Amino acid sequence: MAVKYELLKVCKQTGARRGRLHTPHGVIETPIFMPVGTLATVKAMSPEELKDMNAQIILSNTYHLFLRPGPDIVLEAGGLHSFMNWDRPILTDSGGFQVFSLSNLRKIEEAGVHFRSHLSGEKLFIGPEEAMSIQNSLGADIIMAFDECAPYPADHDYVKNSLERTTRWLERCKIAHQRPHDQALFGIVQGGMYRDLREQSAREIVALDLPGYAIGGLSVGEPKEMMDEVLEYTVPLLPENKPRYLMGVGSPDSLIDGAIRGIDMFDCVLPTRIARNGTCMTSQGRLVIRNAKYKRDFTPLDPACDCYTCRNYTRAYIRHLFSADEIFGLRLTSYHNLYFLLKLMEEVREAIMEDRLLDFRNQFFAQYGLNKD
Ligand code: PRF
Ligand code: ZN
Repeated sequence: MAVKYELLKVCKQTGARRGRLHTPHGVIETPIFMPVGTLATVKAMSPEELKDMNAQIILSNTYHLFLRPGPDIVLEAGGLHSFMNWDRPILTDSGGFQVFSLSNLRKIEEAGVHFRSHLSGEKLFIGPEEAMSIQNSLGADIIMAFDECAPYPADHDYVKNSLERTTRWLERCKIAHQRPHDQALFGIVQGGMYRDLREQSAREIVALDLPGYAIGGLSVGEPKEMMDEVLEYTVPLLPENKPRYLMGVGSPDSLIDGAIRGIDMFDCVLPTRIARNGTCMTSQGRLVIRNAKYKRDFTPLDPACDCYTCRNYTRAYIRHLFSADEIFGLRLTSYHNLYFLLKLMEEVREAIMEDRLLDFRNQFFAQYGLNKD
């Protein structure tokens, strides 16, 4: 198998897992947050900067790289690692989510999804076989099954049909996958907000014996309490000796609460996306740098942060860069936000080792504010 999960410790206070995921491009300490590099670049960050902030693995997207530059070009470059000069682990999402959220005029059939490119309007098709073939060309360490993420809200009948098709698509993905020796295919549990459907999906997906499992279909607009509840009953249905990945979740409170429920991996565009419009995650909650009150504030974004940005630049300076539309501003906030989440996960891992993750959670929430991201 391409990846192997090693369980190191279970937190006595919460049940959170501290582990290690061994991949062809190195070891990942879990629980981990994965920065998103949709188009083979984590927006505004160089691979050197990502290493400097201790990013262990990044995520990229099949849908976007299929549209441009195309899998043939990435393959010709020697794969995604060499194309983008990133020699640490990479995970690619299958396109099964982006096709629904980005493309126009999509039509779902048993074969796959017909859609129009959100760039050119061109008619395209991705099914399980295409998603595998593209991801085999990209060459990430972890590749994702082609699934349907049901919208929220959706009725029981719709979600049931959708998850059953996702299982059939996974069976086809498994058959089409050409590189099981060096690319780990993760299955994705769907089932919306329905307990019986999550149970059915988990049972069907786990029966296919994959090297890892993701939970999809969350963070689609449901209240956070509902996501916590779905995780509460879904995570225990997954095998203990395989990694568990919660897709598309990246607010600090959800990372901590996900880890507490036994999640090992997370990804989200949130830190980089909000950074580019000047919103910073700090130990005291969100900070909007364009705010006039920072005009003469010569303190760091977060006085408790020891990142490159906070060690060297002030709120007043970064606010000035944003006001003047200087691109260095969004590089500084992007660096800080990613560092903030990576550091948070490091603290979560430490707290698990010392059986005090619940104490850490309460302390963090008291400062950051409840239900804020
Ligand atoms: N499926 C896939 N990618 C995803 C999701 C999913 O359900 C989510 C959930 N919101 C984020 N990214 N393939
Ligand atoms: Zn910082």
